[in-house]
Amino acid sequence: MNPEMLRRESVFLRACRKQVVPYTPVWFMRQAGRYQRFYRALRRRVSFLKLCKASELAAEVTVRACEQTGADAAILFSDILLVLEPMGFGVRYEKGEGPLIEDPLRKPSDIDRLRPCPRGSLGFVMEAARMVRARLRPEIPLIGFAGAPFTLASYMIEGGKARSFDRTRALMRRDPGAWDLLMEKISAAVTGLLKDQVSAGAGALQIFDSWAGCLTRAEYRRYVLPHMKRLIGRLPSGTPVIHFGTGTAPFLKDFSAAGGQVIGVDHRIGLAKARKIIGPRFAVQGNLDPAVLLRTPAAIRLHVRRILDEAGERPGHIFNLGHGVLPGTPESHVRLAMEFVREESARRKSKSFPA
Ligand code: 1CP
Repeated sequence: MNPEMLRRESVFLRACRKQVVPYTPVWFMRQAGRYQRFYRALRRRVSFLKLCKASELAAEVTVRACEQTGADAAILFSDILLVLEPMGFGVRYEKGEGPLIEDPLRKPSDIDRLRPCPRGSLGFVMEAARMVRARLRPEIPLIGFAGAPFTLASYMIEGGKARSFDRTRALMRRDPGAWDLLMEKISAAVTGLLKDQVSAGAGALQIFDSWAGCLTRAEYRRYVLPHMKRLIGRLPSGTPVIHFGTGTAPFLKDFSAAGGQVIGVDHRIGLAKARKIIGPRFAVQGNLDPAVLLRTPAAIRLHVRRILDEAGERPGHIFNLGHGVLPGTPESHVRLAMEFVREESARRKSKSFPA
């Protein structure tokens, strides 16, 4: 590989396409957030929702998190629940409680309340994306994102972060027609949002189906998979799509059948096993347990090595956590982990492909 070419081309995007890379690219979900001193200082002055809506500040948080951690990609500072507002829901972020959705959907006829989210909604997100793109080095891509229809539906129905997802599962089983309509409405909004982010400069997209793991395999196949296939099929084909979920180990084959280029897996399954189930068509992203970053540098190095062992030398691995960075994680540990991923993976790759 020509070193000059590599400098300008994103190692992250090459890994998404399963191309050979000089080291394993790395970024962390929630690389911007409460574990950072500068973020906490900003949040003392500005509420979370205001921060998301003030494009200049959201862009600043995005770029700063990327530069401070040394990540190979930036993820836009925003939230999957912002799309609920143009669709007709009040969303509040209460201290210590997580997000709260006003007037959640309680019966199938409530689905008629949902408004379509016109293209160009959430203009502040697109504005932030353009600002970030203008400030990042060209070889660092911006990841745009959205919540997957199932995960968003669970917030609309449960009214916040759920423990059991009983209401959501009851609705899908009791009234599959109403469920499909709900999923179709959310998919349409999410598709527009993702396309707009690509137009605003996002070089890759991540779809967060964070809570899909509460479903049985049969439920996933019947109530979620067809909608995910359709949604991913409508996205621009030149932009890599990362499809992420947690707790998906029991139905990883079906989860990956939705399409996209990269499957994001959590830390509850070994990466080698996950790759075997998912098959060679996909790249994988993951899957260090976020709790490891609370431990010592030696423990972090040990676990990074284990993940690299599991990933093996087949191209198409993006290093990430199994889920987001936990509040209380030392900032130095995030930097150390990312540095060590690059150093250790580069050493291994130069051994297996000597120049
Ligand atoms: O400052 C604060 O107190 C707000 C905390 C916070 C932050 C920093 C929330 C509330 N959201 C975010 C940012 C965020 N959310 C990003 C930014 C970019 C980055 O990763 O650095 C992203 C990608 C998200 C996506 C998101 N929001 C998901 C999917 C990812 C995941 O964690 O599974 C989910 C489920 C949400 C909902 C949400 N918003 C906020 C919280 C605490 C939660 C999750 C937990 C809950 O439902 O209680």
